[in-house]
Amino acid sequence: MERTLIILKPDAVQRGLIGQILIRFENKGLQIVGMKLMQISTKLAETHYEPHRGKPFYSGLVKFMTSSPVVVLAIEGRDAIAICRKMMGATFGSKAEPGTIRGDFGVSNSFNLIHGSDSPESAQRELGLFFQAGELLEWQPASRGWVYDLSKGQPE
Ligand code: D4T
Repeated sequence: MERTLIILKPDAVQRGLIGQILIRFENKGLQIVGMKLMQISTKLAETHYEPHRGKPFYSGLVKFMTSSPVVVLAIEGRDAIAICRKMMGATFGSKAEPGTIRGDFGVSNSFNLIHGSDSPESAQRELGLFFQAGELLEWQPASRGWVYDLSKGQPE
């Protein structure tokens, strides 16, 4: 099982899309193990987007991410990182395929609604930035045995 950090960005929250985006992850069978509405500080946004420091869009990105509340989620599932990235779609709303979150809900390239960790290393780093240990829960969804084939002991 993998965990990934998802952020519903300020544009998603301001546009009232929290529920419509969340339902896609729930419908897919992914499990929410952490969730909160928060205002990101400049320091946290700068640390989170450290890999992009120096790029032309970096300061605008930090400003955008701190402009209004976001919803941060820790999502768990088999291959959760890749599955969430696929569900999000291409980075730019103008390019994202229909059927993806960015493809269905946005047209902007910088206001692109959602962030998802892009590797296990990023997921571990980013989950640590946004959640305290006690805020991530271990719990058994009642549906687990129907979302996954557990007959071999591992979720398949
Ligand atoms: P995030 O990191 O927000 O999940 O997006 P992606 O993984 O899909 O894309 P990214 O890291 O390359 O870009 C981070 C963030 O910066 C904005 N951006 C990006 C932008 O405003 N202009 C640009 O040219 C690029 C490349 C959008 C997403």
